[in-house]
Amino acid sequence: MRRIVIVSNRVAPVNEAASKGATGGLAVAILETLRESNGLWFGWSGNVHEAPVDTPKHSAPTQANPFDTVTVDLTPAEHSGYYNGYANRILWPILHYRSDLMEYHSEHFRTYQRVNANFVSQLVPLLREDDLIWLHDYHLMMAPRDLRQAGVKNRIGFFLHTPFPSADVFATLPNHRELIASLCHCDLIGFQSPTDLRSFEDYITHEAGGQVHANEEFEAFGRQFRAQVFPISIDPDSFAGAARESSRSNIANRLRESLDGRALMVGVDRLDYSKGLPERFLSFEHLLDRYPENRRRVTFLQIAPYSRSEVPEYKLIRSRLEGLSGRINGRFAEVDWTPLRYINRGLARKTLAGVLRHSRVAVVTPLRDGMNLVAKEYIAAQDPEDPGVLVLSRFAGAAHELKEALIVNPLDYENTGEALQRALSMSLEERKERWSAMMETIRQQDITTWRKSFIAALEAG
Ligand code: ADQ
Repeated sequence: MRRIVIVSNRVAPVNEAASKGATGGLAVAILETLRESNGLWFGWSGNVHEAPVDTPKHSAPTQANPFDTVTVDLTPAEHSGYYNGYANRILWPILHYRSDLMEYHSEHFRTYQRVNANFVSQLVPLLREDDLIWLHDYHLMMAPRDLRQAGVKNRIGFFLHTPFPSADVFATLPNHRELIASLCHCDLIGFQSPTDLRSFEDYITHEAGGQVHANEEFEAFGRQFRAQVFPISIDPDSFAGAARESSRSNIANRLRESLDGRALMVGVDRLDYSKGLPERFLSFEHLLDRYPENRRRVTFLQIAPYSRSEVPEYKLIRSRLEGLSGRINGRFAEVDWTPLRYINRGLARKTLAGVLRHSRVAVVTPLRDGMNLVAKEYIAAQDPEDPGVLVLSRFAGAAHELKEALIVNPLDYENTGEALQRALSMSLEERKERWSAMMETIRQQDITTWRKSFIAALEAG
């Protein structure tokens, strides 16, 4: 097998990332790919230093992890311009259709280019002739061009974890052409869903003046390449195992006792404006308003750890959610019932699996999401004899696969509230039918299929 070189913004500490069950599907997929190919993982260490050491830090292979990791540090200026500035305040909102939230400064783009170029110049001396290079996500969109300019002839693949927005939205980004022209230096570009691929095709045809041929072959900016859909997934059987074990744990018992027989509805997200949390709270309020029989009978648990706290838009969404949760609880709570439990801490994976198993309804209603792995984790965690119901946004990549969920438009919070009511009153027979179909889908397209099919397509050329 050829060596696979994975390049991502962040290289997770291998010891933390290495234990299966303790980590998310993506980290496991990356580690498995690296182990199988005695690979190399390159990216940012997570450290920020005023004067970063020039030479990257190398961790040698071990028996348990027979691959190399090489990390670089960022200066405070790079961290602020490349990571917080261009990646998180410009690309992230645009990729999630939120041009209104973009804070554009050309200086951030220059820093982004410089950091991509630094990554590449540190990586190139480590490359071997027949390595396959797999770049991950929107932090590294200029890297393909830099690699080619440095004379790298290897096959290069790029996978975008976020959505790719409609061509018109993407064109609101001042540097859109440079980014896509760079991506076209890849041999393979992977997207999460058919919607993303369609938007990209539209961009190539109408903005870039390129051509889309049969077999997902593309021609643009003087380059030929392929672009395909590779929906990311999870390891359903290992997640189901964790959920079964965790449902007997102390925390699960405490949760059960605290609910006192009430049905649990759950939401689990990083605190991000793309996840549709205010709209979700409003839909819960609608449920209690319109269907008062649910008062005292249902508890909504929203777990939303803070992310990207330095970015102003994230501070705003935090205070909005604090206001809304206070209002809903103030309006409906009773001495012995708090309708909405809003928690800003992450849970250990196993605990999370147990919480999902115990939830009658999962509310996964992002305004936009590349995939949304929580939707798949919820399905995997269910008890086959008494499965819960998934309420899923049509704008999550997962909606293309999990068609038996109750599909909603999260902006229509009243309609989502109606779907919550339908979920709470669904018969066991219907729940089982919907769940089995979705579980089958996840088993067929799991995380191993995802990584292997991407590598096979990259290698095939
Ligand atoms: P994220 O936006 O982080 O990822 P998502 O796919 O839902 O979104 O979550 C990633 C992982 O984090 C999941 O395994 C989930 O269990 C875990 N997680 C989320 N909230 C948690 C919490 N409160 N406590 C514990 N664990 C939590 C980006 C894209 C997505 C895409 C993924 C993978 O935005 O669209 O699905 O990458 O490609």
